Amino acid sequence: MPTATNPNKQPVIQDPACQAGSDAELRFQQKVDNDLKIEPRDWMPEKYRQTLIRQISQHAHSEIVGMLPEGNWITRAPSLRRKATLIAKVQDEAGHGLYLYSAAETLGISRDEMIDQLHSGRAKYSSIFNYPTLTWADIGAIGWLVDGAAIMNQVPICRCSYGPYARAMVRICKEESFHQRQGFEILLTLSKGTEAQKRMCQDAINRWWWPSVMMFGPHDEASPHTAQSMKWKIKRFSNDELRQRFVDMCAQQVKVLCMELPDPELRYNPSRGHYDFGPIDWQEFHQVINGNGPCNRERLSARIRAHQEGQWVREAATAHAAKQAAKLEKQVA
Ligand code: BYC
Repeated sequence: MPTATNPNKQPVIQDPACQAGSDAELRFQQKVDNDLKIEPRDWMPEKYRQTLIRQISQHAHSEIVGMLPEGNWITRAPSLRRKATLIAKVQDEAGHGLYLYSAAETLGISRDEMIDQLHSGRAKYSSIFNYPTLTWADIGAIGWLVDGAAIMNQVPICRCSYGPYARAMVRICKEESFHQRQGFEILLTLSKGTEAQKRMCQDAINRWWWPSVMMFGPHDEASPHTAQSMKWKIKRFSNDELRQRFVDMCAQQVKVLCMELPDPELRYNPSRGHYDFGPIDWQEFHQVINGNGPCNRERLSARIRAHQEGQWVREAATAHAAKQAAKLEKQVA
């Protein structure tokens, strides 16, 4: 039986006899339907494996690239408390990226391959991180809106059918929830400040609102992956369902800030039991995900530079690990 080898983790077993519609595929779907977890050594359809690699690696890249816009403000945070909190938050994002790369590795792809896909522009990362952070209030808006959208999208992934991804998401969601609160608290402080601080707060909300709404991805009818991913319980809710929940949540929370969401069409619709909202600029979304957003080039070149500058660390760690392994082997012999 051939194996898709993964240099860092256990082999992923793929049985060529198990074609679509086969007994194995029916058993696999039954397991998913019964809410049982699929684990790395279980048989899975090749497309399921590929879909997970695509989604988990894009998710990991988003966490790592997501460190850049906020990292930009660590040296300029307005107090020691804010600085320490922001450092901790950015460090959490690095940790999330690492859990997610590890989860993807269990599917038979190496971390080097994933990083190469990111650096060569073959893998996507979240559109949201291609916007600039212009003022301190942007750090609040990222926490409240971007982490808020992330939680809305990621809490259901804790129940994803693939065990390693679902388990990684449990801890990630706990940390994201702290991130959202720190963001909201930054905005709440600004919203009670001077007139200039209030203006800064509203301006950041204005600039981050629509990109956050876009984070959920294309409308359901334009989303090529949703139907299959929901059948496999990789996704538990569609892009539009999660987007609507996010709008409903923010439309209420913005009132506490005494600010406004920049959407003249936003209003509660009692017949739907939800907030209606205005049209999304899909042209902007596609520009950004195709590499032409305000900061795409800057983000990618910062990541590539960081990777190159870290080469000596990886070499030193590999040499150290080899030395330790040789030592251990000598002791055992
Ligand atoms: N940006 O059929 P669809 C975070 C792509 S981390 C870029 O709906 P799917 C945080 C999509 O990949 C935030 N691309 O796809 C971190 C697909 O392209 P390909 C990241 C997007 O996968 C640090 C195509 O459009 N969260 O929050 O069923 C600090 C068609 O879309 C986007 C995750 O990754 C986008 N916004 O659904 C703070 C969560 N939307 O691959 C915060 C896990 C869509 O065919 N991922 N595309 O070329 C998911 O839940 C799903 O992958 C998505 C998209 C809902 C994002």
